[in-house]
Amino acid sequence: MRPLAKQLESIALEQGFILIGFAALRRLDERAEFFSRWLAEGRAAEMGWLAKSPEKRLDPRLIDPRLRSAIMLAWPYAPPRIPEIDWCAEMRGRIAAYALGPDYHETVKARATAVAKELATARPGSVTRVYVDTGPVFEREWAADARLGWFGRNTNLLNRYHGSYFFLAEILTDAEFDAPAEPYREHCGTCRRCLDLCPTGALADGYMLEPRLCISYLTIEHRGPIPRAMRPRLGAWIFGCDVCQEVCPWNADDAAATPVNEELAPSLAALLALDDDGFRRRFAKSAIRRTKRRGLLRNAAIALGNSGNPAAIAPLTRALASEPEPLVRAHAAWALGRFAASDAHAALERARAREPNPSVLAEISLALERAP
Ligand code: B12
Repeated sequence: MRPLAKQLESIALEQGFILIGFAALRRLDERAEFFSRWLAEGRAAEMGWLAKSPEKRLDPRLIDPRLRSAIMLAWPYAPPRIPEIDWCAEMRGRIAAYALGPDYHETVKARATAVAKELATARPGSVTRVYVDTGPVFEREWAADARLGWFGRNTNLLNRYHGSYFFLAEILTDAEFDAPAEPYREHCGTCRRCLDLCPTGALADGYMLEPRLCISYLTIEHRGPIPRAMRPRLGAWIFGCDVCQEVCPWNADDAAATPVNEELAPSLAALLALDDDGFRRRFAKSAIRRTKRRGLLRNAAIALGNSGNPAAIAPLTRALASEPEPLVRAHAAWALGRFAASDAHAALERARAREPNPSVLAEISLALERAP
């Protein structure tokens, strides 16, 4: 009989996972103080679920006292070679690589569940809980314990051969496995590219990411208006951000750039014109659903404002005049305020005369005051 770990490894590889490892569950004592300070400082922001059961997050055995181990799995998502275009000038929006293609929560969970079934067959009566992103679990911590890689300075889990473009999934179980012999060495060394090149300065020493500054948080998790000072820094990013991964030497790749296509580099004007049905149809199977239509259109309006291309004035004017969501109208007003052209100014003046929503009106007045 092959040992259980070997059996699970071959089924995981067959399923398409690139890494598997085993960690003995324990309380992450060494993170308790950091996490309670992190929460007290309000860094969870609108991600209230992170604050919900901090003790469970530190010790998954509180989810179910029978649990003993985490089987950690890594699923690759190949980042496309980014088209070599001037994203702003061409009025195209950037989407983080993880969100291209079908929503990983479902696809990866199905594969991890197949591995969990194998475990239950080999070891009848096994307790198994499968999570991909959604459980109260510090996934990168257990992946590091299971020697899938090291906790990078950009706060992603990094592997020498696979970089960081992979998702983590886990099976929490009552089965027990031998602890890995050697710790996975840290390989960031003195490199600080992610800290230095983050467009918003969201990363700091000490494995500290400030979500409220992170473009990924702002474009995906944050629901209301994006703080004005942050808007220009979003550049062309409209869903997530990969800068801290792109600049990481462990993700280096010199393959040729991919030609532009609508999935990878969607036209911002077309996004801003999507109605409810259009949004649902286009993103039905995509992780992009998470922002809802109004979040994505808010982001597209900002990117159009950042484009510097006067061709953005027409779609922004249409949105300011007829978009039903005040959040989107407000950001369209901000974006129009970035253009010196007289038609942008005229569109703002017209909207001021008939806008019913006070927060959009405030945004219009500010845009008119600040117009270049
Ligand atoms: C909330 C969340 C976010 C938030 C907050 C990010 C964050 N770093 O916490 C936002 C929306 C910003 C986000 C963005 C992204 N995310 Co995210 N996110 C999560 C989620 C759901 C929870 C993470 C969490 O617990 N945060 C809580 C805080 C406290 O974590 P933290 O600030 O990193 O703090 C840790 C470190 O500081 C560490 N620490 C403290 N002191 C010390 C000292 C030492 C020596 C060490 C080693 C560590 C250490 O302890 C803390 C706890 O681990 C996980 C899935 C999961 N359940 O784990 C995915 C997850 C981390 N995200 C993932 C991805 C892919 C991303 C993005 C790349 C998506 C994108 N392209 O836009 C970006 C990357 C941004 C970044 N640099 O982190 C993947 C990462 C895969 C990998 N290879 O690491 C995960 C694991 C999801 C998955 N199942 O694959 N994410």
